[in-house]
Amino acid sequence: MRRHPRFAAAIALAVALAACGGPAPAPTADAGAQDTGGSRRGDFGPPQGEPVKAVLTSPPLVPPATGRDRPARVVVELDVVEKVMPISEGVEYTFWTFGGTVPGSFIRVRQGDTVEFHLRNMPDSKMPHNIDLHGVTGPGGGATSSFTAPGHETQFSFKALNAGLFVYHCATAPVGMHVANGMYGLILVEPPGGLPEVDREYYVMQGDFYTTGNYREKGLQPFDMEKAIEERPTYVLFNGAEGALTGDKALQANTDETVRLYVGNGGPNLVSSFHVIGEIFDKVWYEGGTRYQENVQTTLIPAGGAAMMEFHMEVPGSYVLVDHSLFRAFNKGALGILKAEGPENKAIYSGQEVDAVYIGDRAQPNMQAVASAAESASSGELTVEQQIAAGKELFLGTCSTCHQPTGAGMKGVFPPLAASDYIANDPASLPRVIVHGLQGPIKVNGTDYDSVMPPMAQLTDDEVANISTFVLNSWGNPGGRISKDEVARLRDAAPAGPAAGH
Ligand code: HEC
Ligand SMILES: [Cu+2]
Repeated sequence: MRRHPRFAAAIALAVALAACGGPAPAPTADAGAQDTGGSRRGDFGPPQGEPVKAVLTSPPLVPPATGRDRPARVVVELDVVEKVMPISEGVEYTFWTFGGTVPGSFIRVRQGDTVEFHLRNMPDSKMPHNIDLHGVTGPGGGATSSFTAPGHETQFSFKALNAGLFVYHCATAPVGMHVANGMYGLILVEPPGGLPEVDREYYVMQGDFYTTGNYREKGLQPFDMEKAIEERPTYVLFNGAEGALTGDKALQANTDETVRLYVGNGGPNLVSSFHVIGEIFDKVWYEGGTRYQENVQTTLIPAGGAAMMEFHMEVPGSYVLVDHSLFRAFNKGALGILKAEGPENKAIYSGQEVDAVYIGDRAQPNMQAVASAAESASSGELTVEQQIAAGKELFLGTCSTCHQPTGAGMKGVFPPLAASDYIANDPASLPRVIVHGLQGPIKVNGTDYDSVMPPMAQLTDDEVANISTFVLNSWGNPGGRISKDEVARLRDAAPAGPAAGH
């Protein structure tokens, strides 16, 4: 049945009047501080026109603006899919997802829309799931109405009363575990007038992950409940995988464009200090709300919260997205790249492209060689060539900052690895130095060094074996091969530094 438009307008007016029942907000000098009315003011008439099917996008993409100037009935169809996906090179994890991705599909509606939500749980799922959308007004945010067993579908509706950027997540017990497995995403409720137009919009969401194995330990890694309870994540990631936003998957923009990021934090535990190295946020809609702050360096995104940020790109190059709790960025994976292309602008920035200091081994398109080495290792067919290729990729991020990408070192500061007589005299010193570090006076190719190399404790045994094998077979070194088992034995043995003979 279609209502007479006049009649609909009368209802809308009545609703609006009822919503404005209280005293009018005091006018202020600052227009930005005016009361928008929260859930009590908006385009709250009945849905108009034919129902609209929501366009859902996978990260890092964002659906187009609704472009509507009236409320509609919007149909959202979201599938819950449990699937194994890579969480890092050569590391797999069983994710539980909304729409097959982590984070889940991005949903975009307009304030005043009536959202008809269909949640379908795939027949091959092992678990029941549901959804709690923070943009829903009503107990549980939809959770109890959407409890869905494997192979079933549920449906509920809500009116989007508050504009803003909201997290949604699964709320099936144990809730923390469902969220830790990747069950979260974002829903944008546009204000009635829409958001200002920008050149690029991207969808990024942070999450913390808990695996029984260590960081980058290869193979299929199960969820670790104990680590999760103790809030000791193995990985902290943007978009569900290490490398989801680096190399050939980096976000793209051109200079002279304005970029808007929709950034959520699924948690389940950590709060994010979100920062883009080399950029300043012109605007941040902090906490995903209505107002923006300007000229911000780092914005806090709570677990179960979100923020929108905008910046104009002036200088080409790589901009690094990080959680500025830095060990998460460099040792747990919370790192992404936004690549801006365009002409240099030396008046604004004279310097060079961001280098390995910030991007490390993530500067490469991907670490295919590391992944295939891991695969061969698990099937017992690892060749020297594979070890060298994998070691080369790892060397770039781990060793090259000091010893240089060419292995030449830096005179008087970092000894050379290229044609090193130190290595030639004792090839096993290589993995030993990596695992235990090295300090005190040494002589390499006739030059004295007396410095400190910290132990590279973050590397797994197979990573140490592959880097060592790469160095042994590069730059005029004697060749040979170091195995993972050798590294394991070295790790347990006491360090034998230059002081050992005293
Ligand atoms: C933070 C800087 C730094 C990093 C990163 C680093 N090293 Fe070193 N490395 C040094 C310093 C300094 C020394 C000399 C220590 C001394 O004087 O006792 C050294 C010494 C060595 C030596 C013995 C001397 C020689 O030149 O043959 C080897 C082998 C070596 N490093 C390998 C590596 C490998 C492989 C990696 C990556 C896994 C690595 N280093 C990462 C600083 C570093
Ligand atoms: Cu779930």
